[in-house]
Amino acid sequence: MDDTKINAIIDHFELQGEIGDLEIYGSGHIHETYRLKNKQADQPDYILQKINHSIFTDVAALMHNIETVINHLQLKGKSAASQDTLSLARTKGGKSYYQHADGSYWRVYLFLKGTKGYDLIENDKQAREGGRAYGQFIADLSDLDPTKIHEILPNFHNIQHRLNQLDDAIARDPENRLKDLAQEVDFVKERADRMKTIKQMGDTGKLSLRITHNDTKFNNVLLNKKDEAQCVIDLDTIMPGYIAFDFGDAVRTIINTAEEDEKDLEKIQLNMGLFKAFADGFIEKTQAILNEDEVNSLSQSCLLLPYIMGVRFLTDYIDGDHYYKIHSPHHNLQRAKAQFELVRKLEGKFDEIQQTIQTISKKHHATGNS
Ligand code: ADP
Ligand code: GN1
Ligand code: MG
Repeated sequence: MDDTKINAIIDHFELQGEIGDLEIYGSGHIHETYRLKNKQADQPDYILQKINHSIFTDVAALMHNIETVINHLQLKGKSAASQDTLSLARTKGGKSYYQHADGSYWRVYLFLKGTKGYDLIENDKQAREGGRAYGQFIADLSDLDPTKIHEILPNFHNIQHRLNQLDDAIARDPENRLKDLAQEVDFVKERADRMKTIKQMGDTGKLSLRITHNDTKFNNVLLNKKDEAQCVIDLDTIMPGYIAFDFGDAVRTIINTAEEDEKDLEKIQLNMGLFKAFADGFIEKTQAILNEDEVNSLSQSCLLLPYIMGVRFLTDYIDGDHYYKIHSPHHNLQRAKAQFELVRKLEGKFDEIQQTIQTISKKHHATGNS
C-alpha cells in the first residue's frame, strides 16, 4: 500500500497532532496493520487497520460489536486514559470506520503506549497476567446482553463446521495438494470423534453460552513494561461462545515452547510451568462464574483449540491460501503440522493438565477469589 493513499485515508479521521512516519506493525494474520507515529511528542500515536473485508463481510455489524464491547468495558471502569481498553478514533463524519472509494474499509485505534504483544511468552509473570486479563475480560462481559452482539463469524469454533470445511476442500482439492497430505488428513480423522466432547457438552446444555473473545492467542493481550497485562485487543471475534474456547486458544500459544508455525517439530515441547501460571490467573478471575462442567471442559479445550487451528490451517492450505496471510509458499502446511505436533504432545500430558486444572479450581473455590 503506498504512503500517499494511506495519508489520504488518515485524513478522513479526527486525529490529534500531526502524523509523521507510518510502519507496518504486529504479527496478526488477518488485517493490514500500520502504526502511525505522531510528529508531536505530546500527542498520541495510532494504529490504522485495513479491515479484512473478505473475512468480515459485514463491517457495520463488526464495528457495532466492537463499540458495544468497548462501551461495556467502560462501564466496568476501563478507559482510554488508563489504556486498559481499546479506543477508536472517529472519522470526521463521526463514524467508527471509513470506506474508501475502492471498497476497502479502515479503522483507527489509539496506540497503546509502552505496551507489547508476545508471540512467545517469556516468564510465569506474563503467563499469569495473561490469564488474569483474559479471565477478567470474560467476567466483565458476563452481564452484557448477548442479543446486542451480532454473531459475526457464525460457527467460528464449531468443530463439526471446521471438519466439514476440510472435507469440502479435500473434495475440491483445487491446487492438487492433497496427494502429499495423507498423514495430516489421517491425523485429523483419527481424532475427529474425540474432539467433539465440548460441542456435545454444549449441545446438551452443560456449558453456558457466554460472550467470549474467541481469539485469545497470547499476542492479543498487550503487556506493559513491567510485564503486567495492560489491555486485551483484537475484539473482532467477540461472540457467544464457551469459556473453554478462550482458555484453550490461549493455552495453545502459552504452553508451546516454540512458535505457532515452528518448522522443527522437535522444538515443540510443553512448558507446564507457564501453563500452570496462566491457568491460575484465568481461573482466579472466572471462578465466581464457572460451573463444574465448565471447569471440566477446560482440559478438553487444551486439545481442541490447537486441533481446530491445525484443521483450519490445513483447510486453507488445500484451498490455496485465501484466508490467512502467509509468508512463504507452504506456510499454512507448516502451521498445521506444528499445531498437530502440539496436539500429540498435549495428549501425552492430558492427565496432568486435567489434574492441574482441578487443583487450581479447588484452591480458588476455597479462597473465594474472583
Ligand atoms: P489481527 O486480527 O490481524 O491479528 P490485531 O488487531 O490483533 O490484528 O492487530 C495486530 C497487532 O497490532 C497486534 O498483535 C498488536 O501487536 C498491534 N496492535 C493492535 N492494536 C493495537 C493498539 N491499540 N495499540 C498497540 N498495538 C496494537
Ligand atoms: C487469526 O487475527 P489473529 O492473527 O489474532 C484467526 C484466529 C486464529 C489465529 C491463528 C478472525 O488470529 O482464529 O486462531 O489467526 N482470526 C480469525 O494464529 O480467523
Ligand atoms: Mg491479533
